[in-house]
Amino acid sequence: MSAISYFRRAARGAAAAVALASVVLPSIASAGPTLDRIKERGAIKVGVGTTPGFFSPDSNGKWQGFFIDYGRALSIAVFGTDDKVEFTNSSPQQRLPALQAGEFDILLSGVTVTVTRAFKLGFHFGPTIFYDGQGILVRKDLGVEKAADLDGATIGVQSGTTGELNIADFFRKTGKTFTPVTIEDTSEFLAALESGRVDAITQDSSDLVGKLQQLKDPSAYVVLPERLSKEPLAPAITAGDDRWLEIVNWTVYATIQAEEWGITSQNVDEFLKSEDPAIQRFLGVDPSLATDIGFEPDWAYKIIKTVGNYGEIYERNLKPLGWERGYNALWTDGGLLYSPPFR
Ligand SMILES: N[C@@H](CCC(=O)N[C@@H](CS)C(=O)NCC(=O)O)C(=O)O
Repeated sequence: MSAISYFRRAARGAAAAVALASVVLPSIASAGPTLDRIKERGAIKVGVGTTPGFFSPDSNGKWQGFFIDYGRALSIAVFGTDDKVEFTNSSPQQRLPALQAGEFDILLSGVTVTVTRAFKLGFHFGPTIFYDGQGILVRKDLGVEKAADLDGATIGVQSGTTGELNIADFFRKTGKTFTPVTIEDTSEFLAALESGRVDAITQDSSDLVGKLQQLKDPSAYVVLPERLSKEPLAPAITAGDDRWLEIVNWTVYATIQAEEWGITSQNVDEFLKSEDPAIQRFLGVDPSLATDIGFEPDWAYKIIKTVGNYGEIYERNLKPLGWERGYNALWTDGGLLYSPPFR
C-alpha cells in the first residue's frame, strides 16, 4: 500500500471513529446498573474500615481519612458536590459479599487487588491508591525482630483478609510453625493482642500503624519493619459495570494528574488562566474533553478545589501518622503513581 493511500485509509478510519463515538458514548446520567442505582438513591454507598488516617469517624461522627476523601471525590464526579456519599463500616469478612449483594456501590476499605478476587469472585478494581505490604504487630518485650522469630507463636489474623492466607504461606515457605487464631471482629482482634491471647497480629501495615493508636499503651508495641507481601489497595466494585469503573478510574487519575501538574486546592484558580491546552481541557476551561466523556466541565476542577490532589490527600490524612510517600510517590519522583493522559 502506498503511503498516501495508507494515510487516506487512516483518516477515513478516524472520521468513522469520531462519528461512532458521538453516537454510542453514554452520558454520565445514562449508564450501567450501579450508576443508575446511585442516581436514583441520590448518594453513593461506600464500605469502609475503621483505621485512623484511612477511615475513621471524628468526634461528630463525620468520616475522615485518605479513603474517605476518595469517596468525596467520587461524589463530586457523579453529583457535583462532595456530600452525596454514605460511609458504612463492615468487617473484612462481610464486605466483599455485601458489595456483591449490592449493599455497597464500592469498597474503599483497603481491599487488595488479587487475581482470585478478579476472576473467581467477580470484582473489578480501580487504580491502586495505596501501595502497602503485610506487617506484624508485636509487644516490644517479646524481643521479636522479624517474622521468622515467631516460630511456634500464636498469631491473630482477620478472617477474609489476604493476611490470613499470606501468613500461612510464609510459615509453609520457611518451614516454621505457628498457630493461627482467626478473628472477624476488629475490637476482638486488637483485644486478643492486648490480653496476650495471641503473641502477634498480622494485617496490612497501614492498618497496623493506624490501629496502634487505638491500643491502651501504644509504646509497648511495634510494627516490625518487614513486609510479608504486596498489598496494592484499590477501590473495588462488582464486575459488569464498565461505566462506573471508568468513573472510579478517572476520578483517581484526576488527583494524580493534578499533582503531576502541580495543581493544588490552593492554586487551582490560578491554573484556570493556564495557556496549556491539556490543563485547559482538564479543568474544563475548554469543555470539549468533559463533554466527550459525559462529565460536567468542572468535575476535575471541583475535585481538586474541594478534596485536593493526591499529595494533598496523602499529607492531610497520613502525614500525622508518620507515613512517608515511598512507593506512593509520583512516578516522576521514583514512586509508582502514574496517570494515563487526559486527552
Ligand atoms: N488488604 C487486605 C485487608 C483488608 C482489611 O482488613 N483492611 C483493614 C483496613 S486497611 C480493615 O478493614 N480492618 C478492619 C477494620 O478497620 O475494622 C485484604 O484486602 O484482604
